[in-house]
Amino acid sequence: MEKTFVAIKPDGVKRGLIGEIIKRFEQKSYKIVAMKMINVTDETASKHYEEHYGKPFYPSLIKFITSGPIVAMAIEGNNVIKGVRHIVGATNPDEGDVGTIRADFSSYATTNLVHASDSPESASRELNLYFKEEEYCPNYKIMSEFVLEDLN
Ligand code: FUP
Repeated sequence: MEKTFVAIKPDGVKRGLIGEIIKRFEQKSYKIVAMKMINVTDETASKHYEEHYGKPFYPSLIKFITSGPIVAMAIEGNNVIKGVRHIVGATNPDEGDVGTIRADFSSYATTNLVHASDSPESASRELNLYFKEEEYCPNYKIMSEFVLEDLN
């Protein structure tokens, strides 16, 4: 089953939106298989955002992601990488569809509440950056798995 890396950024934590954001992934029948609240170090931040190194917004991006705790998650599901990106919405909240997390709760491209991997390669790289193997808890079933089992 496909996995993706999702982080509720410091603005989401400080604004009390952790529950609201996680709810949207749970209601889509995705399964959270790892989760933790952490302070991102400068080292981790620079690895996470290495593709943006040198861009004008890079310094503020690093400052922002290290400005408070994030909630890091590994989320599993059918086509979850693409599906989560749909739920999260466009980088610039003003260009995203109403109903997406960023468009519904933010009006800035910098403080846009959530990070989600954009490809299988970045999902694998980001999951390895934030989680060790022993931090995963995949050994439980969510309701959609029982529903699918009834069809077999
Ligand atoms: P996304 O995949 O939607 O998170 O967007 P990007 O990987 O392109 O950008 C990562 C983060 O850089 C964004 F979430 C916010 C920040 N950013 C800016 O602050 N300004 C920009 O013009 C583009 C991105």
